[in-house]
Amino acid sequence: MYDVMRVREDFPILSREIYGKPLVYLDNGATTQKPRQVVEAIVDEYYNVNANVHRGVHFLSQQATDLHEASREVVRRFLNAHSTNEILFTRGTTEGINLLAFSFGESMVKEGDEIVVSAMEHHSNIVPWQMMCERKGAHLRVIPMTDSGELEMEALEALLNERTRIVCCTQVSNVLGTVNPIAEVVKIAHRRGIPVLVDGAQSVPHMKVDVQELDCDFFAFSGHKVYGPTGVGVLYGKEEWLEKLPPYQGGGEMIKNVSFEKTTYNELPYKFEAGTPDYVATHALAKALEYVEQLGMKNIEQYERDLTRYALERMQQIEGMHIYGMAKERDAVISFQVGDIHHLDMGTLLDRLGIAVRTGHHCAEPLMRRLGIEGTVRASFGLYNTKDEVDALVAGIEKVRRMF
Ligand code: 7TS
Repeated sequence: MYDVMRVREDFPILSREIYGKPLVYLDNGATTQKPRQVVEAIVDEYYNVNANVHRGVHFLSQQATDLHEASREVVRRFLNAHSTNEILFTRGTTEGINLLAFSFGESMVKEGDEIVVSAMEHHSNIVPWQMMCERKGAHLRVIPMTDSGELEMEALEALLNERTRIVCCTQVSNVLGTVNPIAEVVKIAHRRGIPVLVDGAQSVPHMKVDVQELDCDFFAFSGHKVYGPTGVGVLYGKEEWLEKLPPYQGGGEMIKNVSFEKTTYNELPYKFEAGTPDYVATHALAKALEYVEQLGMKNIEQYERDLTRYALERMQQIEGMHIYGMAKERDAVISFQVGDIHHLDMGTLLDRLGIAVRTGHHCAEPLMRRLGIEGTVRASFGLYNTKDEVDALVAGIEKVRRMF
């Protein structure tokens, strides 16, 4: 049903050789490769359509605007948002969270208030909140996790109080692969009237996300991690929240009328989209989302979970193997260390075999501290990886282990 070899044909880079070896690309958590459909959409728009959006009376500007706004509708459908007013184009997850931390912080947070994040957040979902806490005299509180890498839900209940303003949590950990029970986090927070931001950077590429079903208030993701272009992402926000919040950046697009005395702001979603958007990237992002939708998110999820299960089984048989994160619900990310081989040595030697993995703290230093380590090697899978590639990884790790 899911023909991975067919899928691979859409990704020209996968037939590259690295140091004379076939590329085994296992760094999908950092960024994914792009199918022809996405690259061709970029080339086609620059060659045939390019014009600035929302401001021209001329034909090309109209056409570019139509493509850009049709992309917003594709994203709305993809996330099952209620309205395109809830879909804000950003540069990526990081910018989406910074937008929210600023806008929400300015209008909703006072001295002594609390912001809740989890122990397994990427720096992008910690630092913007920390910066805002510093500005407002608020405090960061942390949901702890178990040794197997699962959120302690009772501790979350206990953390929330009348000073809590927002809960910010990743749906999938970029280090442990844990899939967090977001719908439950939302229920717990909503019972106390507290909104929830979900970091979807690592979930959107791997599973069907329905923001109405999750009932989250905000949801951020990056285009480049879901087979789309770099430099574009999305912040979803419930309309009732976005109506209340002030703009993040000022400039063109986000205004209704400007005078030196007073400026009035544009309606949603433009209130939050100052300046010329990357309208070529938004169009290409829509192509990427249509691409995965056409393969079927359920099929992708099933395929990747099987592949990850196979990889876990094989890797656990390697002598000295330690895998970080053994949550019951886990996704296509495997962080590991072998004996006392430094993660950087392992990564460098695997690279010489054509195998691309990530090493280090994965922008999650507080999580590394919680695990009592400095870093890991991380293999993260995408919809084009195969069992043969897992076998190559396992053989590579064995080879490196024997060298030490
Ligand atoms: N949140 C999570 C959970 C992430 O994994 C990442 C990127 C981000 C936010 C930031 O995304 P950006 O597109 O705005 O940069 N994670 C990784 C990674 O694991 N390796 O490289 C980037």
